[in-house]
Amino acid sequence: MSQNITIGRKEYFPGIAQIPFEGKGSDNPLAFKAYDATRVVAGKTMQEHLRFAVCYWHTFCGTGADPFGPGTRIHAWDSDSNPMQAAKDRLDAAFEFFSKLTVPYYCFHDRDLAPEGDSVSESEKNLQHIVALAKEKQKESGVKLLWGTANTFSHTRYMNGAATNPDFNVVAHAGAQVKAALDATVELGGENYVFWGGREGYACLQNTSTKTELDNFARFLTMARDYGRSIGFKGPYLIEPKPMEPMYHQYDSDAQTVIGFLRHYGLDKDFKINLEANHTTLSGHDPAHDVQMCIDAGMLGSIDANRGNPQNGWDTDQFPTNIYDCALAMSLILDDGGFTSGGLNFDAKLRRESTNMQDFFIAHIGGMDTYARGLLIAEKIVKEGKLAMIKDQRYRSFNSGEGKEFREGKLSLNNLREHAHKHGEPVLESGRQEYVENLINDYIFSI
Ligand code: XUL
Ligand code: CO
Repeated sequence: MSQNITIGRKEYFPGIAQIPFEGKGSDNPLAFKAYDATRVVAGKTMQEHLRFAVCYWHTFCGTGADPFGPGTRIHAWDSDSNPMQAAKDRLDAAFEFFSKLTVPYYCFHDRDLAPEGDSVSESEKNLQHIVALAKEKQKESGVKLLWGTANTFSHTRYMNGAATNPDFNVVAHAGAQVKAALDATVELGGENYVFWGGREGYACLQNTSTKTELDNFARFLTMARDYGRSIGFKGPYLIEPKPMEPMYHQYDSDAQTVIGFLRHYGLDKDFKINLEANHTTLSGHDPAHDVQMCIDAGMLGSIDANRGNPQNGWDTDQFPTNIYDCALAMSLILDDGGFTSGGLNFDAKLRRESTNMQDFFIAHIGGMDTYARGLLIAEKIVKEGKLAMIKDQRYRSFNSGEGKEFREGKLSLNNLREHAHKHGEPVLESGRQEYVENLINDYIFSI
């Protein structure tokens, strides 16, 4: 795919041209080996299937700082001492990067785009100013907004949560911020709006009324939904589950918890889920587990594509490189008909030790190639239908006779007793787990 490269008043990634597709044999680290945007796979182009997005926060705001030391990447776009000028420079750098990478989407928090002001109205003005410039950049480059969100977790006022804060004055501030972020998302044609809980959780049950906080959370989300609809937002609202970090207990701990919460409060028609692979693994599940739970509930919205480190169990937000996990997830997504409004957002950050300008590109290229390979493998898995057949076969006892009647809700517990009594001990049947696990590897090696 070729996009217009947009360079602002200064080129921030000099010497790097638009990233080409060079294919399998290439050893150029600044070229795609598998992601060929216009290649048609299962009826759509790779670009249409994968809907890649770059996140603004890690890529343009993260410096590699950790609790033990400062950032190792001093960004040229951060050098102006005037925070609004720095925000404009960051915007230039971001759109130069998106268009050189040929990524079709980006995502932001309000505070990534524009700095917080001294008052609610100054913060709103700052954001509106940068949003107007971003709108021009989107037009010039063809890059679109996958989703917007509000950062209601960094400011000290949110130390006890935002929508779930015990103090109404803080809840009101969160409301002001979400209103402005929704305005910005609609103005920029965002296709989804995300709520990541941030500090929506608690650390100590002895000082927390979880019922009050959860009721308030649902009330807040309902107000945000209604406001968004009133200004013309038609896309889905997405909740991003995460079990811990920064809070000890987060209310949105995993996909099933969020699905239950949304249904309980009658929000399931407007809200879906934005899964993040590393959040799913933190909650003790394989990434594909939460994908399947969302698909079963009809609530798969979008994915923050990254991975954790299985050895330490932190939210390390590494770029995805695991073909097995990505192929499995893509096979579920493809089988479900693919993304509609959502996509694959690289909520991933460079390691603190990765300090070259090329590293920004190489990290994203690797993630895009991994998912592109995942898509090619998924196409084979879905087309050949071996796994689907194995599942059908495994549940065949529900297709006829009393098994079918059970599925249709026509049997009682007494009927089950009679069936068991009449048919005696069931024959053990293998789940064939090793076989199906090996099958994925066979598909991986076949592309
Ligand atoms: C934090 C995280 C966030 C959300 C957006 O772990 O994933 O960046 O994606 O607020
Ligand atoms: Co995320």
